[in-house]
Amino acid sequence: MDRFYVTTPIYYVNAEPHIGHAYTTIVADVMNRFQKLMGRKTFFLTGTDEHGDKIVQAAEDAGVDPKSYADRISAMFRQTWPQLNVSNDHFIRTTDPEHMKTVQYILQKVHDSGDIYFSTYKGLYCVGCERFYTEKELVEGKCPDHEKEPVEREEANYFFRMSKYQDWLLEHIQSNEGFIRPERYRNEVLSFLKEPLEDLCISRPKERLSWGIPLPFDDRYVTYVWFDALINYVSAIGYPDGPLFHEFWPVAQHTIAKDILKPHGIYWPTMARAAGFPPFQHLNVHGYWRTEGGKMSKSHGTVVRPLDLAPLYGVDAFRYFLLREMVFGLDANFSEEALVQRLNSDLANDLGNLFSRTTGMTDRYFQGKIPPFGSEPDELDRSLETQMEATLDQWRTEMPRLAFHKTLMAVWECINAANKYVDHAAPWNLAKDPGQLPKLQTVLRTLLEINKVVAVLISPFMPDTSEKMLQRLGIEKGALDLRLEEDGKWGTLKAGMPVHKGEPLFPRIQREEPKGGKPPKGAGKPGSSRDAAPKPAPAEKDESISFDLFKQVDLRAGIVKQAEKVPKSDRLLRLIVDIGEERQVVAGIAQTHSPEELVGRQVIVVANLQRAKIMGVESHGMVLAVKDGDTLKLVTTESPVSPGLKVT
Ligand code: ME8
Repeated sequence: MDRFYVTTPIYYVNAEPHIGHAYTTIVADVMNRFQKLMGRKTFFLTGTDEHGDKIVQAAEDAGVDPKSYADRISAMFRQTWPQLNVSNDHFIRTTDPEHMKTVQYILQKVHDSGDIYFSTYKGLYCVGCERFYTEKELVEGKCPDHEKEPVEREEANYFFRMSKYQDWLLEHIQSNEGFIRPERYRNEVLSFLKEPLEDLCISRPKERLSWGIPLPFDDRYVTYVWFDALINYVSAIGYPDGPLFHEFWPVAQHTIAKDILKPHGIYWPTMARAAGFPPFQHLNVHGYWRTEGGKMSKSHGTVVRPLDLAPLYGVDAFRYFLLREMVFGLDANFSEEALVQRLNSDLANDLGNLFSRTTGMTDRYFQGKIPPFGSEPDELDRSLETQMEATLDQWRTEMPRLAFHKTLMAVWECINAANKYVDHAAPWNLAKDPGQLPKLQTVLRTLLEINKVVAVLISPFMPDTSEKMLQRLGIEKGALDLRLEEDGKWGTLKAGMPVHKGEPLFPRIQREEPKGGKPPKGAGKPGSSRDAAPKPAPAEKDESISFDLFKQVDLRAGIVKQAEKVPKSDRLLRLIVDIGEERQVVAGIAQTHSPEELVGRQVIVVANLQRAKIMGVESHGMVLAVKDGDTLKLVTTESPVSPGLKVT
């Protein structure tokens, strides 16, 4: 198939976007970007669900009318996605006139064919879920989702003859293996279908709820919110006659969490069948993000908001974390510590380090120009290429199967193999011997090639990082314009083209451990001077370092120009130090030194330390001190020297 259509749920406008919404939407974005990379024509839809009791209640609580309320929250969702680099083609609202027309068209069609009838129903109704429950479905007499007792309600309403399609649906699921996936959710729907399916109440009397789409055949009623919402997937692409509908509906994939499996796995395919069009191709169902206390909840203050985190840690790091941490289909726990740990280890240490070593050595040994393969690649050089090819194959097969974490693990195995290759090939030794120039060229070229392919493979997950890496390797292409066939090929970099070293891709994040030991709950509160995620040092017997390695540390004399406390920290000071240039450095010395006494002091600074953010404050360098019991004593010079002089 050369086309691909992916959707997210359309989110209720009764709550602000949180990490669960962000996950589904980023997953859909990753799928969309992957398919584009494979050369397919794609369409990606998201939007908001704006009718029904829930929205009326939320609007009432906010003291505004439902439309103004929906406008406000819908705009929040719409504005969130570009900030997370989500590349949706369309944003649908169920209050869009085109959508409302399509809902009425389908209702009329199904009514005309005899699959909608009028009847009285008496039952137990949960306002939160906006549906009737059977006694059997309740847990200790309460709605399992809202943990509230449903209210008894009797109503004359319209019903969709869903039961008529039970056998067809069963057969369809059984004969289409990936129709609902992963398998656990397919089995869950199959087990719903073991019981006789009831018809679905698809209307609400206007006297009780007027905020909805009027039934075209009885204006005393509005449409039940699920019958309205599910239709967005076809109304957005111009059902019944639009060219997009013909092009994309046969390849539609819906992405949802397990909470809305039943409407998508049962109501929606039977509705489509009754309206006379085939069901979607795949329903992709993922698990739930949980926070420390379990389910995310407003009242417990455990709602994690994506826009608190992404600007703090970087959009790409946030996207990477979500996709790497959750096994698609299973639940996962969210914690900021885990995010920082992934950022520091996988991104700063592994990927960031590989890229800066590669570009740094190209700069140093080849004046920043891509070298040719100077010598025939030997077994070690070729092993990287072979591993990369295997990873590419895995990537091609696992990505469409939603095994994002596995794919990322395979890419990281390549990154780690490349880092080991650097240590093994030791270019710094080759550089000492002019006779080894051809070999040095091959080693660097192999590394540059691997970085390029990695940049292409991570582009669906981390589009900004991918673009940045490629740009520094001389490839000027937006992430959405990359094509695997052209851009993912090994060996196609052009010798002689410039490579730019640039800043580290991912500055390490350091967090403050709050008093009492426990990390802060919720989002956006990074902490202390202590690194939250020290990577365990590899066990080494001989801990001595070479003189060459020591020489790589750029120690300079500096004079403190300004000093002030870092807000909300007992230990940290923000210093401006003159080391020949002005540097901002965060130092953990507030308990032993006041800001006033520091101004004018001579200090020694590690000048070439990677930039890091410490409690949200950028630090570029480190002030040296000696720990003497509980106090810290600053390292200084015997007598005053000019700032910027090197320590030798
Ligand atoms: O159900 N973990 O909207 P909704 C992971 N309007 N994903 C989560 C999550 C969590 N903790 N919480 C929410 C609706 N989600 C209907 C959908 S579609 C025709 C109508 C995500 O705002 C996940 O995608 O309650 C879930 O299915 C969706 O938000 C529910 O969003």
